Amino acid sequence: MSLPKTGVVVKTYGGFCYIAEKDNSTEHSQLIEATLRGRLKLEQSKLPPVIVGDIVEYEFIKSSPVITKVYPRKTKLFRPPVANINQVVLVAAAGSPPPDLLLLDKILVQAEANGIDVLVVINKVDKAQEKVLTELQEHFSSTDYSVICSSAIKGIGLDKLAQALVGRFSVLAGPSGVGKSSLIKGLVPDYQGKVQSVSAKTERGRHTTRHVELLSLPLGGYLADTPGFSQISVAGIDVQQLPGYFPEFNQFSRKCRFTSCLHGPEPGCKVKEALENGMISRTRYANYCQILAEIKALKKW
Ligand SMILES: Nc1nc2c(ncn2[C@@H]2O[C@H](COP(=O)(O)OP(=O)(O)O)[C@@H](O)[C@H]2O)c(=O)[nH]1
Ligand SMILES: [Mg+2]
Ligand SMILES: [Zn+2]
Repeated sequence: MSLPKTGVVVKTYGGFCYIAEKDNSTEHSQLIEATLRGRLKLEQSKLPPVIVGDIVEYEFIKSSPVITKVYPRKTKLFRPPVANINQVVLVAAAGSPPPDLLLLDKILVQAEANGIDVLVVINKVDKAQEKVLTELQEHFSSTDYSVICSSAIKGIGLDKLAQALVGRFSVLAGPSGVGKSSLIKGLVPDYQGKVQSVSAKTERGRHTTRHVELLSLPLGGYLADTPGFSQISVAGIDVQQLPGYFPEFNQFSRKCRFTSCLHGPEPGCKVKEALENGMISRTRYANYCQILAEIKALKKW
């Protein structure tokens, strides 16, 4: 037996876990193919004992790598299962498909509820429609979320995006057609090659598999190759918690007359005052009210 080493599980396949050595994300070619120590398989959980994103310890037992310990997961996404994601990159298009701001805010609520940081990317700026771009910029203007404008096709903003992913475990989220896959291709130089080699090996091809894989980024950090929050539901979100998932409300809601204020018809509401003073985006507030109503309706059932 040797001293245990630490690594990140970047994919699981056919009963094996593929581990990248921690802080050495550029050496993707040298993944360690490990099995699980039997005892780990018995632990009760909604998720498998080891999933992509897990930080693990492994040892060489009779010269074969075996995972002996899984570190507690800081975050968990379920569809697909991936651990320790700490940044959601929400992608919208500055033109087509037109943004569904309510859907975007639901994704952001999910991210906030899971304690995951948010970065906003407005893609397709090469084909921007002025009205759409302004709508998106205004929507996020009162938030603290960083916004990067990009074009996956023309390579605009990719350097900035790459910088924002350094040292993080990120996942892209957003509706179909906004350019998530194109952004991955722009960020991970050998992504296309990998797609092809995996397809050849497994015959079915990776796009038909439900596997998630963490891709190593050239500057360090990992990016999941499958969108996060592909199923958006606000079920399970607590009514009283919801305002906290709109972080820009916090500085005002602290001063509301009632501590339980939900920023609707209550008197002395500082969030609504801020809205009227243009300190909170109208579309953000409208979506907050809509999501609140949806959660309340769900609770009645
Ligand atoms: N003009 C333009 N088209 C883009 C850009 N990014 C992606 N596309 C196109 O938008 C379509 C959807 O892109 P894709 O990456 O598959 O989106 P996904 O569904 O979010 O993964 C494709 O036809 C892309 O070529 C961009 O920055 N500018
Ligand atoms: Mg895609
Ligand atoms: Zn209030």
